[in-house]
Amino acid sequence: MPDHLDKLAIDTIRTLSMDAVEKANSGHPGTPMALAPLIYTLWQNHLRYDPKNPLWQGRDRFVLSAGHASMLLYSTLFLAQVRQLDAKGNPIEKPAVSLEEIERFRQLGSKTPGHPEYGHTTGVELTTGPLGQGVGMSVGLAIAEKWRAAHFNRPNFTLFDYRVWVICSDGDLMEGISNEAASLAGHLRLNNLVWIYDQNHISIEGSTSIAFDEDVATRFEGYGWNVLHVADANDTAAIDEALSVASAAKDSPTLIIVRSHIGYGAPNKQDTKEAHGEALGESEVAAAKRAYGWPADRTFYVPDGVKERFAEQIGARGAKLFSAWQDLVARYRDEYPDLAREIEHMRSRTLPDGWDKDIETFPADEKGVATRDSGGKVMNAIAPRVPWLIGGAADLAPSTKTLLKDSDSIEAGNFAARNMHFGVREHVMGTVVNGLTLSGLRGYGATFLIFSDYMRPAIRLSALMEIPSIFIFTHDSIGLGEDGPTHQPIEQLVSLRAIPHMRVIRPCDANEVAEAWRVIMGMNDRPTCLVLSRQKLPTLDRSKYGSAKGVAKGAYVLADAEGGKLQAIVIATGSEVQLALQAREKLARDGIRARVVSMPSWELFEAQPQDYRDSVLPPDVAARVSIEAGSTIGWERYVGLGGATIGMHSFGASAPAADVFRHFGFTAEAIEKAVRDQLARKGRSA
Ligand SMILES: Cc1ncc(C[n+]2csc(CCOP(=O)(O)OP(=O)(O)O)c2C)c(N)n1
Ligand SMILES: [Mg+2]
Repeated sequence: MPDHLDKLAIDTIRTLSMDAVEKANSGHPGTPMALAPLIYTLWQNHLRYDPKNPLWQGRDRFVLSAGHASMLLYSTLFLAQVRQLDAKGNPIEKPAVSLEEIERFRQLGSKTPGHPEYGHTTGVELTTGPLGQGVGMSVGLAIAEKWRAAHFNRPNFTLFDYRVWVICSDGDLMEGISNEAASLAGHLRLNNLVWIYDQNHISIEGSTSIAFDEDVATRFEGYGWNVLHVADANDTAAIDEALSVASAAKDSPTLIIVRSHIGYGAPNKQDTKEAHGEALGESEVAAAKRAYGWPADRTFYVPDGVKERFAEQIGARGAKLFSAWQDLVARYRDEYPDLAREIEHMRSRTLPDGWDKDIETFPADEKGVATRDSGGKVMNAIAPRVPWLIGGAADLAPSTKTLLKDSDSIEAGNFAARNMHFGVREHVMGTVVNGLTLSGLRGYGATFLIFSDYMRPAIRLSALMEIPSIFIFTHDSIGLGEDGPTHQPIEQLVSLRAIPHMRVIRPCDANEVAEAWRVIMGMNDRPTCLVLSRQKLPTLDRSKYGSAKGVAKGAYVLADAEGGKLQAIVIATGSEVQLALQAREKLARDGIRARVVSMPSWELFEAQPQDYRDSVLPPDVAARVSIEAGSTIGWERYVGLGGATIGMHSFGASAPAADVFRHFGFTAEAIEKAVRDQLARKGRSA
């Protein structure tokens, strides 16, 4: 039974949240006020979490999908005395969130930004704020647990047995992603996944009834979820009971629908949209405090005994669980050293020695191979040595070539497998890849480049979180041919390149694909979009041309000008590189000395020192042409304002690939002409 101290602790979460929003004069007080009893009961009685070791791998994951209610989490991290981690991930003698940081809510550089940010605040398991992303990623976290349990647990060694607890809001469940996520989670029978739905009937524009009146319980029952109800968010006993029932779920995920009152306790603002996203105002805060029996004149007040109450419960329970886990792992290390090494690799994001030994070097071949095909080969060469590389496609694996050949399909009851079938659900695929990646796996998801648009919010968050998610996008240009303009990406490359921290790599042949995978696997703080062709591309003769190792530097001299000073530079990516090489030869016959630069990745190139970049693109050579079968936006950066850019300025067309390419001007002749035009411009010839 909750006693006086429990009530004080709950009200401390409430009042800290209100005070922080009030001081910042910005933020979301209402939901923390309503859900304080819920988070308190969850953390104190159920969450398997050690505040002193916030990265303990066996911990339960807590996800605040309704990221706007961030103060709910910050107050709890503070009161539970979660410890700060250093840059290496080791806990130090400093709180993850101090009272001072709560007072600096939403201020520059504080540990308490507007929405929870992964990697910025210890204890924040993932970045949330865009509604739906948290529930989406939670499915990836839950799959990761299932995979780890299936892969690592042994008789008497239950290393992984954790749950994923999510708080989500009306907005989360209105977003389409929640349907994809719940459908997939139900299909996979993820009984380790619990979504707690804060049903307060209020969102920004007012009552949810203006836009949302479906029967959520029936909807989730339809997905195969277990649905529980808590009629009153202040009824901690009912919450406790529901959480216990959810913990015991055998073969389905659980949705707990909790009826709450936004802004609980505020006499004029409770149950109103005003309680959602603005400071309550001094007098309303004071009135709410009085309603809680709180000293109305005190701010950021933490009564004696509250932190101790957290230490007695989640603190003591977490410490015991963690230490038992440590003992178990120590014995596991003796019994199963190879598996223990894998766990350590996953934790530290390192790779086993020789992981890339089986990646072949592709022999020169005029006819060549589509980069999606070489991509599949390279992945399959890596997979046996990196068992934690897992993923799949959104119902396109036969086209994306991303199936791991010697592995089973991940299914309910078979998580010791590696091939995910996401179904036609690109958005949740993106979030699941992020959830897997956050759990130490190397997760990948594949579809056509055009459909990256359907998963863009997840792609963006992977970059914001600085995690090495792998997105594989095939059918990368109008070169996909007959499917036509609905399927032909135009603006996708530039839009992905516009995302900070993202690495976009578009290889030109099989050996660039192999090197791209070396780059991807070595990455531990950047996501990648690997962009591959549907059509065959010649495998270049590397005895004649620059080494594909240049991929790691983003751009490199593939074929240099011969017989004198360099006159012009042609920069190309992917399927257009072969055209650039043809143009160079033609120009050479007329004594024009052009260099071809293969530029599979802008971002990798930008990361190189200036002298390397100048060696590839010498500043004194102004005659420059870029060619890429996509939007030309951005290529001025490399060709200069007077340079020529060959690309797409419209949507594509449905026809065989060769015809489409010719029709839109992707030919060696077009490059040749552009180079000649460049040289004819005043002051451009060297
Ligand atoms: C994808 C996305 N769209 C819009 C928003 C802006 N937004 C923040 S909270 C919110 C809705 C608030 O209602 P609800 O989800 O019920 O949260 P509550 O106010 O009840 O806590 C919206 C539209 C967002 N954060 N993410
Ligand atoms: Mg709501």
